[in-house]
Amino acid sequence: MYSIYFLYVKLRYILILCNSNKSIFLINISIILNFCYRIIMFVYFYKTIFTYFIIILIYINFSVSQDLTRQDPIEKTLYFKGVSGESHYYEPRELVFEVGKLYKLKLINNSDSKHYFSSSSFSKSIFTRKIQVNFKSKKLAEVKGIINEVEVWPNHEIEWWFVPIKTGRFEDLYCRVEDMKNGLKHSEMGMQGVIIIK
Ligand SMILES: [Cu+2]
Repeated sequence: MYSIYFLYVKLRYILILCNSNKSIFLINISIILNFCYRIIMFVYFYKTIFTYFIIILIYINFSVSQDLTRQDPIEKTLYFKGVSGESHYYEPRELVFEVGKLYKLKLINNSDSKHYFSSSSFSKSIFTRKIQVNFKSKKLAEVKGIINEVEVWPNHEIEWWFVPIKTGRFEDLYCRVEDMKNGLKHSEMGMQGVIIIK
């Protein structure tokens, strides 16, 4: 930038010295170029300032700690399904979560029996923000604190809001309830699952 401009100034100076007829024309061109140069340098200066300003903003943004429980929740749904005396199962049978993200896990019981969602290794690997109890799509209650397992009655649902804090593959998800007709545990009839935290 500088070199082009000074090259031109030099050239103009030589031409004026030579008393060329074109010198007046060149002086005008020179004024315009000078003006353009100043504008470019002005823009360049503020562009540099703006770039540093953005870098500082990014740095501040990353250095301020974030409350992980106040993110927008990622919604997942698990259904309790089955018929008494026949079968009981979770749908889906496998749940996958990622560390550090807030989840809203909806546990919906669409069967004729009450069911447990019980996994001690999973409950030790998360931070629970709350359990929210809903009735007819309306919020009924919030339960806060450490949660180990939950039980949901037929045709009802709850939401488990949590942030996974430890990775692992947990194969101890099961339901301990006994079947009303054959006396077997629901887990023995198929109500088992896997939870993966990446
Ligand atoms: Cu069950």
